[in-house]
Amino acid sequence: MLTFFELCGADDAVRFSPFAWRIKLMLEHKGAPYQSRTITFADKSALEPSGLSTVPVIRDGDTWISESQRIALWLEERFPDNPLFEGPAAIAQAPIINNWIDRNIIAPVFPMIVADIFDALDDENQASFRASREPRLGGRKIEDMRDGRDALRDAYKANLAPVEAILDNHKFLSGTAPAFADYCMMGSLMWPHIVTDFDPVAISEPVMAWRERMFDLFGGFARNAPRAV
Ligand SMILES: N[C@@H](CCC(=O)N[C@@H](CS)C(=O)NCC(=O)O)C(=O)O
Repeated sequence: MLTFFELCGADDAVRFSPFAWRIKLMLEHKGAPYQSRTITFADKSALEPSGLSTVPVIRDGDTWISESQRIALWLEERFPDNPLFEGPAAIAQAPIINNWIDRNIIAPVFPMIVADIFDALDDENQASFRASREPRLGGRKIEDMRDGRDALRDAYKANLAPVEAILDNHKFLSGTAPAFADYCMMGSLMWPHIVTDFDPVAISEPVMAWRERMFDLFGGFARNAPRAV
């Protein structure tokens, strides 16, 4: 059985990494058997034999695989049934989708929810998170980042426009059924969903409707995930 490593908060059941969520949904899509193990920002001892320091990570026997995009391609080879990609062209396009979502969907949400991620951590991890993340906030304190986030969300609507355009005439980003692009996007939305009631995509009806369809998959797997709020 595969071992899947992801981040947790003060409560071990609260698993909020957007990149890990991408892979967790792909594992469900594949029906691949796996057990989950957690690390925290301050304690990555479970990953020690590999020398890796970010999740998601998958261990398959003696093989360790990191980086969500690389894991997705590895899963496709390891479990060819229930494809995530429709052929070699779709595989070749994976980095475009991955990078676009990282930059345009994930990155702008960080300042909107950083204070909520912080609140989901215990004292030791709050210290570690502050040390690594506050330098990215242009001199602001994590606790102050909730101020002004409504305006950030309004501006974020422009980032969602390309996704909305696809959803205009498709049920899923990948067409009639979910595949790689849907899980990349949904993993990114699970990050805020798990840690906060502030919803960065509340400004987009089509994205919210698509998210409901994604929540319905695998017996409500994502919808039923424990949240910090
Ligand atoms: N490009 C990587 C990003 C992975 C990543 O940044 N993971 C974060 C969690 S969302 C992490 O493990 N951070 C550990 C840390 O900051 O110490 C991927 O796609 O897997």
